Amino acid sequence: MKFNKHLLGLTVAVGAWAAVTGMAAASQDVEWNMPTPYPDKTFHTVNIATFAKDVEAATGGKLKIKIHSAGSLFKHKEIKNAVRGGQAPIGEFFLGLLANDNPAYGIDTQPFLATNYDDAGKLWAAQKPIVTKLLDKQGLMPLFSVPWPPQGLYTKKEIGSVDDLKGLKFRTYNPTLEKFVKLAGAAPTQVQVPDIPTAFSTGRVEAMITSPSTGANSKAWDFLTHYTDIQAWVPKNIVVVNKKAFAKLGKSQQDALLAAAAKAETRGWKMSREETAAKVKILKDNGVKIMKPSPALMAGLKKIGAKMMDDWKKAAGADGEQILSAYGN
Ligand code: PCA
Repeated sequence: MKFNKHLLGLTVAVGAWAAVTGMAAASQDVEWNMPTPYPDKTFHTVNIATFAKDVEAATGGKLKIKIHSAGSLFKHKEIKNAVRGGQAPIGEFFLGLLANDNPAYGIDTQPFLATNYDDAGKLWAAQKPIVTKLLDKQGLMPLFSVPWPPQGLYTKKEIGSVDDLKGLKFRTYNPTLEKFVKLAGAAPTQVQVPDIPTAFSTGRVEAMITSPSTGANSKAWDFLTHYTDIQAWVPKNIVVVNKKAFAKLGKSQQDALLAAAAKAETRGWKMSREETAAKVKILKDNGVKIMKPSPALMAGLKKIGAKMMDDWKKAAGADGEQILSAYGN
């Protein structure tokens, strides 16, 4: 017991000395828990695992990041606040999940605004300053953001027009998608990615809009038949760090973290581009019918998108105007 107390005292003394000399963090090993919402196989999680390895290597093991995937440490909806409150120093979440906190977070989930990677890149450049400002007010700092492949429509029958969606029990993942689904006359239900197969097999849902990645990883062929390639939007995940936790790191660790984050963003965008064709092929090989959307379906969906864009502009105010003018819209 005495020995333990002595050890504790020594640690405190060393800590105090180090704080005075500004060496605290540099001399201590730090392990960060990192909650993420998606399973290990998801390319976002694979990218984050490489990021964590890069950070560990660049800091000589002084900063370790332990990933808790698939919502195992905090549920997806709790991750942002867990990082904000300091229960976790770093975390990943779907950026558009925060669309109800501020519309600016959800602009990349607006139907038919940015539907390919080049436009998604421009939109992120336009959105990033506002997102950074908003997160800063919550004591958070963005590290990197990576898109999902363009979002497509998964169903158990051929969909020729918006009318064919009426009444379908529809899996959603954020407020923007929920609104889109409601305007299409379907019935939205929020379901997290790890729960998709069960939600379909128990009949809670019978259709969804998501990427070829999430469709293929969920083995969509087990519970549906058609994938219609509507390329509706290119939404992103974001990795954020608690600013206080970041400030406690030594300068060289901060630099290593930021450098690894910049690399992860570049690598993640590349991985995402490669996912699209690869995962559509897996869907096809497993018997899902890959459909080109009919002009009538696209016209109907785009009409809903136009209404949502009007509403978004009204709700997003000056921040929204700044994003759209930077985007060139
Ligand atoms: N997969 C995630 C977000 C977008 C995507 O492609 C999901 O379906 O929840």
